[in-house]
Amino acid sequence: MSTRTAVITGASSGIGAATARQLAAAGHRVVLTARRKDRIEALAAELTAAGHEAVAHELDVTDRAAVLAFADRLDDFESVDVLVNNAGGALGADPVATADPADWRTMYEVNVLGVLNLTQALLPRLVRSGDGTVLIVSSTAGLGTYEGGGGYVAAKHGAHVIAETLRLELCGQPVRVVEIAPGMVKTDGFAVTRFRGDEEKAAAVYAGVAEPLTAEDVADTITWAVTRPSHVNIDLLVVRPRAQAANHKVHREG
Ligand code: 8X3
Repeated sequence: MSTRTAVITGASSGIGAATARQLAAAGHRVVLTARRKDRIEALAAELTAAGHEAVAHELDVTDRAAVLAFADRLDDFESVDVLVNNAGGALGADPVATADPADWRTMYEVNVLGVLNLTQALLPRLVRSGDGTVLIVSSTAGLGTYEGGGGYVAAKHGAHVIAETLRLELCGQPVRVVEIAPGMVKTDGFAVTRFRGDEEKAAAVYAGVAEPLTAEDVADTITWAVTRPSHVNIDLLVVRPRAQAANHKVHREG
């Protein structure tokens, strides 16, 4: 069997980088994309040195022209089999009454239109592979809301709707549509970005939580879903740490 190719967005850190490592270990050729070129190049070099096939392409998922040009370059490979739409993120935790519309627009751009851009650009190739997978890393914020979450929650609901709608529209075609919805995951970037570099506010998100999920935990569920037999479609997998029973119901010690 030929090597399956997996494209991963947001592969420079966190869940994306962990997914690249795990999919490579599971035998995929990995195509790493992110805005931070130096990071994905270093990761591609690390994976190549370990005997895997890995390449890096600098890409901003919100730049539609760049996404389409990137897709054309994938024709170098005999097939494109897996797309992991992981790039995304939150900006701010302001209530609806005072939130900045610019933050909402940015979050919609990356979490919804970024997924749309990559999915549209790669879909013909995923169908052609005869056994494609579109995976969307959404969030538990795509399934329920919480105070101060409005803009992010709205955007992640958009990502959830793409998964649900695309699965209906592709029924009968050889492409699975998988959604992984993580709850509290402690990564280097997510909370720091949300609070614009305020390390104290970012640390407070995880304060007293014994074991938030790690990027590796989520990458494990992604890799599991991708490596199920072709006829098995994991529609939606919600994964939270044991200490989090709902978005706003978190057990904190101390
Ligand atoms: C991250 C989960 O609870 O910060 O996607 O919205 S949450």
